Amino acid sequence: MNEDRCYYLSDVEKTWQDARKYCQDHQADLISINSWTEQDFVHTNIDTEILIGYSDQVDEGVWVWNDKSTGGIVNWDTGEPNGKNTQNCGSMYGTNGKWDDWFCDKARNFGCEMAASDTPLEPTATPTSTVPPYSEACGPGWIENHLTGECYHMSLEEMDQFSAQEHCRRMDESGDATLLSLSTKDEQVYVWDYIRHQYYSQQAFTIGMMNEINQGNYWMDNTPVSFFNWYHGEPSGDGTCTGLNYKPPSPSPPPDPICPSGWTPFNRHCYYFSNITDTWNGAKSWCESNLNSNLASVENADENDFLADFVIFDDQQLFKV
Ligand SMILES: [Ca+2]
Ligand SMILES: [Ca+2]
Ligand SMILES: [Ca+2]
Repeated sequence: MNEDRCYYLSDVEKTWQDARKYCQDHQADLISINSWTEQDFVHTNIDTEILIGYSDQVDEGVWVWNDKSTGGIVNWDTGEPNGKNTQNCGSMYGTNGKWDDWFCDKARNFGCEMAASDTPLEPTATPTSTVPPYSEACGPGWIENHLTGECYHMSLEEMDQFSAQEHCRRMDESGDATLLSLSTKDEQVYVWDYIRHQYYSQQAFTIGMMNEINQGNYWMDNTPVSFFNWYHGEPSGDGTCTGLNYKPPSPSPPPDPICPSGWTPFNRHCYYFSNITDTWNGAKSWCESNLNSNLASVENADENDFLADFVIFDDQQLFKV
């Protein structure tokens, strides 16, 4: 159950029409993805591709949701939709949650959704539910970083930074939780890794860094800013809280090089991830003229892993000085 909707995920494969009929026979319909929250919810609960209630059967290239909603999100996988007249039914990949246009007459697993009601569901329609991440030390709704004993809560609700800070305080019984401050590189890696696996399609989270003309950059919880990792300018959007320290914070690793705003330090180099696309030559000369740097050259396995960790969006160019 997500908000006031109930979901059913099949363990059998059906064609899109048969799958839709199955849903309709249970007072439901194939899932229409109306928001990133719903996208993330469904994606987190599947491990194989499923048919969704999206199709361009009526008018080639005009994709419509079964619930007739408009103005929702778009999340096609790279190169999709690619099936022109042969693929007119939508499906979502279990791996990255992206969408694929698929053959309407070729069976896949599928997902149904319906409004929650007081009427008991028929036994065949078992709604799925997410088990909130749970840690005994941190309590319900919080995840625990076992390396540091710190607790984290990620919110998918969009709010401004101060509302997010209030939300964090309310989430924690002792009122000690604050917006996330990424005090060490290890913490950055831990949080990044968690977000990458759990909230893949969420592109930005609010964190607790403040910038004021007189004070420079500081974290809302007053821990010192020891490194920068801005990504595409300032983070904005959803909230991430960190709570209760169960152990004293681990000592900071040796500082990374001071990189200009917008650059990411790693192993004594600074990296810049562009959000514009260009040809290789175009990118190279852009690096040289605008940034006095060059396209990233990959010199060892560690550097390759570092770059692979950060390149999750399509068509990014990498720069390095
Ligand atoms: Ca929906
Ligand atoms: Ca089509
Ligand atoms: Ca396709």
